[in-house]
Amino acid sequence: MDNILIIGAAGQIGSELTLELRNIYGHNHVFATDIKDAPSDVRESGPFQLLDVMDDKHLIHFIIRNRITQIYHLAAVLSGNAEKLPTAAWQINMNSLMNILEVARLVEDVEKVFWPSSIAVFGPTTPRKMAPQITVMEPVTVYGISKLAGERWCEYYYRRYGVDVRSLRYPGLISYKTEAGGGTTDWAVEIYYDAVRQGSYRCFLKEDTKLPMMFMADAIRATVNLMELQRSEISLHSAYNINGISLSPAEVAEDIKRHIPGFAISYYPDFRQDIADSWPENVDDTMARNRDHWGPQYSLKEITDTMITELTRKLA
Ligand code: AKB
Repeated sequence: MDNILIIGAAGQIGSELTLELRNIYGHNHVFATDIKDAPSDVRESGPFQLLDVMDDKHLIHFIIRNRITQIYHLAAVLSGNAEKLPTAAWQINMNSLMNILEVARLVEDVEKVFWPSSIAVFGPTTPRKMAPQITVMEPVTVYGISKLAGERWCEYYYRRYGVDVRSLRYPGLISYKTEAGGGTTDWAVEIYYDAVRQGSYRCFLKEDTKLPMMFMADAIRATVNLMELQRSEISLHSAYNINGISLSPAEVAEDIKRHIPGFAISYYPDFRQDIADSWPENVDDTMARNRDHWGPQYSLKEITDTMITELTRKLA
């Protein structure tokens, strides 16, 4: 019987992944944790506890006591916030991952680890279109540097100690349940919230800045699929590229007008423009597609329809 630990269960990915994993593995077998309170459905549909991944002693006790077999470590300081406090972000992102890798090495029950990487591992010298799986990687943000170093550590723990760690390079994720916090791709969530709340959005990127994006349901499916594969089916223990849909603020704004004809967008690029300009427009995810027939299901129209419908209900 699998027992799953989610670290960062109150976050944008964790709050949705926890519910999906509880449906698959049983509600009492998915232990949701965070350093802050989680949404009520996460707290009430199974075990939830405050847990700080930086506290390695508490972490290892929790994992042994609850006979944890799979860990999803989703906590991180995202790209925008990391630029404000680079050394603190580096320490949090790296030390938390090292704590998880060490626990997975030491505790025999732990069979698998999921840790998210990001398109932020790429930099301005990576091809901007269809960034290959293996390519030049010179990230210029502290978040990107921590993700690239993290990928290398994951592969190191696999090769050296046999730790079965799996990862995806997530693009920007669009979701209505929990707002994103501190990333460069946050505009693609904020735009829908502000469209529903006030009919207008002040965007922190230029109108034509295209970035890789994905609807949360697709990201959850990609993650669960990856974790359900046999160990022998995983050829990469750094992180797989996964591609969704490449979107600019102007394209999303235009699509929102199907629902809110008077929607107005204005552009005031800030420091996050430089981050966005260093990332690719889309990525080549042939390796992930060949591995488990991965493919995104949500088009821009379906994303917009779902976001507007769900947020209208939520914010009513
Ligand atoms: C961010 O914008 O920092 C994240 C990411 C692309 O990893 N959403």
